[in-house]
Amino acid sequence: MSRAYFRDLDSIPLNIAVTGESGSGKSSFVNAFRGIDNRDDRAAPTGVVETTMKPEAYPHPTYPNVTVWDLPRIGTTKFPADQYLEHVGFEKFDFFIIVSSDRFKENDVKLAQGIVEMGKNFYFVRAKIDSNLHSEKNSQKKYDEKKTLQKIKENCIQGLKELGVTTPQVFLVSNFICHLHLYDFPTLQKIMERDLPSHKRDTLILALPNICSSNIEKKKEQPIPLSRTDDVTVRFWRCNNGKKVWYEWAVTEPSCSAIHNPAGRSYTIGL
Ligand SMILES: Nc1nc2c(ncn2[C@@H]2O[C@H](COP(=O)(O)OP(=O)(O)OP(=O)(O)O)[C@@H](O)[C@H]2O)c(=O)[nH]1
Ligand SMILES: [Mg+2]
Repeated sequence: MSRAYFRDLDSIPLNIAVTGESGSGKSSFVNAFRGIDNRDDRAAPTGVVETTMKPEAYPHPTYPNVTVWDLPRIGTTKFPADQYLEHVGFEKFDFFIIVSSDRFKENDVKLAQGIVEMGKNFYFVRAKIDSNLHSEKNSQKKYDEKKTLQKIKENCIQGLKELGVTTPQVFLVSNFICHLHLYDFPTLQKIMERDLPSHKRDTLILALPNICSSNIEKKKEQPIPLSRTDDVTVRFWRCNNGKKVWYEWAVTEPSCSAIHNPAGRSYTIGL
């Protein structure tokens, strides 16, 4: 890939909107996405009291054409979902992340439906997973991380189904930079990349936080328990670095497996 190509990538705008309920971890996700710690001077303010009251733009520290927008929670604006989207200027966003630290609420679902009606993509992110695991570890005699994650995900999916979302997909995340490689953030990255039009995809790939792939590989390849009625989704990604092409794949539903062949570790094809 030529230097001019990378220069061009610098001029392609990418606007990502992060929204959700108050205190759910939106601003922390904005920071994590930009590879910035909450304590950094450039960080979106975070805290235990309500902090985000209007849309704030946070440019990526290395790629200023990439902006992550910290949106106020829908409840603070007194607008129904469609008006909320108008209010925050939905046209400029390439996609939305809806963050919750619990089950998703009616407002989250209305927002998701509004986003789809406007022809955009959204992703449900369930944050603060580290904190749930910690509590479970301290309160259960037989602690099983995998089962706990599965339970949280099922609970979110069930909640979304009850609110009318037919095939919900939820990504479990801890917003601390040192935790990004754990849980579902790596798979979320892949799916966001795949969903973007190709001219924006490389811009996103450049801007995504650098998650140590050796850590991803450490994620144990354990069996995924299935019930009779579960749908299983396996996703494949065709990756290319200009010299080589390879495929990466992962099970993404009912829960996420490790990503196989990350960065073409085991097999690539020369171009
Ligand atoms: N343990 C843990 N704490 C988190 C996580 N994400 C956010 N927090 C904490 O939760 C609190 C709220 O986080 P914020 O990122 O400010 O949440 P917000 O949704 O932007 O909040 P408002 O702007 O007030 O609506 C802060 O104390 C964060 O440090 C996470 O993944 N794990
Ligand atoms: Mg905030």
